[in-house]
Amino acid sequence: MKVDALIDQCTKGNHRAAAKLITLIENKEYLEEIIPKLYPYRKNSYIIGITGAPGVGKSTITDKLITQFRHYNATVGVVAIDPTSPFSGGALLGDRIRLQKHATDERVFIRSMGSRGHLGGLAPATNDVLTVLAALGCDYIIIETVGVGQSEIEIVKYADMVLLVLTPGSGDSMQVMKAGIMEIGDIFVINKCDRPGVDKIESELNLIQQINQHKDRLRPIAKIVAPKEIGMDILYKMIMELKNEQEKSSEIIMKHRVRIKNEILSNLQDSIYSHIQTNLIPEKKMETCVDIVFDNKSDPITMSRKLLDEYQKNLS
Ligand SMILES: Nc1nc2c(ncn2[C@@H]2O[C@H](COP(=O)(O)OP(=O)(O)O)[C@@H](O)[C@H]2O)c(=O)[nH]1
Ligand SMILES: [Mg+2]
Repeated sequence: MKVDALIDQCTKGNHRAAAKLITLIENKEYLEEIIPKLYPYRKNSYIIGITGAPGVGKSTITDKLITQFRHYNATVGVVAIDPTSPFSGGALLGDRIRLQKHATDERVFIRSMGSRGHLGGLAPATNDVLTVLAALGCDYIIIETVGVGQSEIEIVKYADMVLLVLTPGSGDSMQVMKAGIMEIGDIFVINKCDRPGVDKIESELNLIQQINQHKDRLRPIAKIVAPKEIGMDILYKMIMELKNEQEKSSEIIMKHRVRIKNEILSNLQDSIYSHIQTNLIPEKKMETCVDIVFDNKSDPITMSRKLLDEYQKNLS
């Protein structure tokens, strides 16, 4: 079987096989065959999420982080998710070009994915793509995602550590405070420190941390100019220190357990939802239900309750 050969090659580090498997997964083909077979081969990859508003420099930082990781001979997988191009289902060309210099490095695997209109800002197949990258043997996996409200929260489910990228003079710190996304970043990265307003955003971030009186730890703040690689070594050190801390405490295990729980729940949700769509409420029946509510003979809550009752009766 073709899938078996791909799985075999992927676990041996073959990028083309990994790319083909991801395409199959995105198209929901052979999913139930691929994941169970790949799962035992996963390396213990460390997953770093990078989030922040469009244009703050996430792709540039990703590019420079890859350089840092490669310097220490680690293998890296990158998933760049771009919800800003829902129509093409693809990612921005710019990201690909920016990351291209790593494209010939056989120890760096880069994949752009569209979020295909998925609400959380992450593509629906993210979990399964991470499984492929882990089976490919990546030491580090970087997920780059555009942060607009909800999606920052979503990324926490997948990542062991999240870098929240902000820029001076952007009002980003206000956004952090208002949106309550303080908790999301494990490290705050102030990028574009070649621009004015660095001290201001830094003191605002410190103030927000003071006000929030963090129960756990103070977030380190890295000030960088990514394209010039200024501060990248310090950021790298912060990442490693935090990672070591997580590994020493049971935090990393807890995160993995939460991730598994979310994976099971999200798979269940998917199958139950499609089961409902195909079996419980076929399109024709759905139209009848809509008619009834439309004619004010029922309401959406009562209608869904009734359908659920019917469903449970059928089960028993
Ligand atoms: N001046 C300046 N420009 C930067 C810096 N980092 C990134 N940029 C530029 O900002 C733009 C957006 O960067 P990109 O990495 O694509 O941002 P993303 O949308 O968050 O992935 C690009 O033109 C970068 O060259 C920086 O530290 N200083
Ligand atoms: Mg980008």
